[in-house]
Amino acid sequence: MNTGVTQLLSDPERKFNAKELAALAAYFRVVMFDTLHDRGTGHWGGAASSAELTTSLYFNRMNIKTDESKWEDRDRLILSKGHASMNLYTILANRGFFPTEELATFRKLDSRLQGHPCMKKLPGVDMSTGALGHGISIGLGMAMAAKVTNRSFWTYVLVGEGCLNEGQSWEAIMSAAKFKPKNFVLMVDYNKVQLDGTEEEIMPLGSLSDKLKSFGWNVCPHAYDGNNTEDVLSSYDWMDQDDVWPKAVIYDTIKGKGISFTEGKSSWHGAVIDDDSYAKGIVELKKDLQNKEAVL
Ligand SMILES: Cc1ncc(C[n+]2csc(CCOP(=O)(O)OP(=O)(O)O)c2C)c(N)n1
Repeated sequence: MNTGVTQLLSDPERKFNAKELAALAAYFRVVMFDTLHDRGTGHWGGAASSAELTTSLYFNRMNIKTDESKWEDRDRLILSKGHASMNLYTILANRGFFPTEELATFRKLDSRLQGHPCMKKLPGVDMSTGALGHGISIGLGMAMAAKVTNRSFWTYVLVGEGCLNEGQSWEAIMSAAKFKPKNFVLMVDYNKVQLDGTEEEIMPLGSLSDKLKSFGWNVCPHAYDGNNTEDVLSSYDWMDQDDVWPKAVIYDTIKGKGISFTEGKSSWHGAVIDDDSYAKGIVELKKDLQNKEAVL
C-alpha cells in the first residue's frame, strides 16, 4: 500500500474530502481487481462502476459504528446490485467492520464473504442482496420503520439498471411516493451496461428522471458524475437542500471504470480476470492511484 492512502486509512472514522475520497476509491479498485484475480471469480464491472459512490457514502456521509454494526440509529446502505459485493466488502473491511485479510476468503466455502452479501454472516451488511429488484422495497420498509419509531437515520438504496428492470422496483417507487418517508434516497448507478448487453439492447429505461418524477419523487435536477468524488459530494448538498421525500439521485457512471479495456463492456460484467488482463489492468489502476495520491 502506498503512503498516502495508508495514512488516510489510519483514521477511517473521519470525514474525508473529495481528493481523499478519490484516492481511496482508486486504492479500493486496486484491491478489488487484485482479489477478484486471485480468487478467479466475482464481478469486476459493476464493482468498479460504484467505487466512488460507496467510498463517499462510507468515508464522508454515513453515520455508523463499526464496533456496533447493528446500532439501531445507524444509516443504512442496501446494495441492491448485490453482485458488486467485492466493492462493498472492500469498503467495509477498510472502514473497520472486519479484517482486510478476510477479503482473501471471498467466495470460498464457509467464508463470510459470499458471492453476494449476506447480512447474517458479515458485520456491516445491512441487507442480503443478489436477486435484483428487491432493494427499493426493503429500503422503503427500513425508512418506514424509522418513521414509526421516530428515528432519524438515513436509508440509501444503490441500484443499477438491472434492478430498475424489475417490476417490484416500480411498486416500491409508487409506494414510497405515497408514504414519503424522510431520509430515504434512491441512488442510481447509471452505467447503462448490464450483464450481456447495453441498457438499450436489454430494456431501455427511457427518461429515468422523468419517470421517477411522474411517480412523485423528488429527483435531482441533473445527473451527477458518479465517478467523480467532487460531483458525488455536490449530490449530497442537493440531498440536504429540502425536506421533500422520497429523493432520487441519478449518477452517470462507467462500468469497469479505471481500466481502458474493461470500461463500458458488458463482457467484463462477471468475467474471470485472466493473468494477461490482470497484468495490463493493474498497471492502469496503480497509475491512477499514484496520480490521485500525488494531489493529496
Ligand atoms: C432477479 C435477477 N435476475 C437476473 C439476475 C442476473 N444478473 C446479475 S447482475 C445482472 C445485470 C445487472 O446490471 P446492472 O444493474 O446495470 O448492474 P451494474 O452494471 O451496475 O453492475 C443480471 C441480469 C439477478 N441477479 N437477479
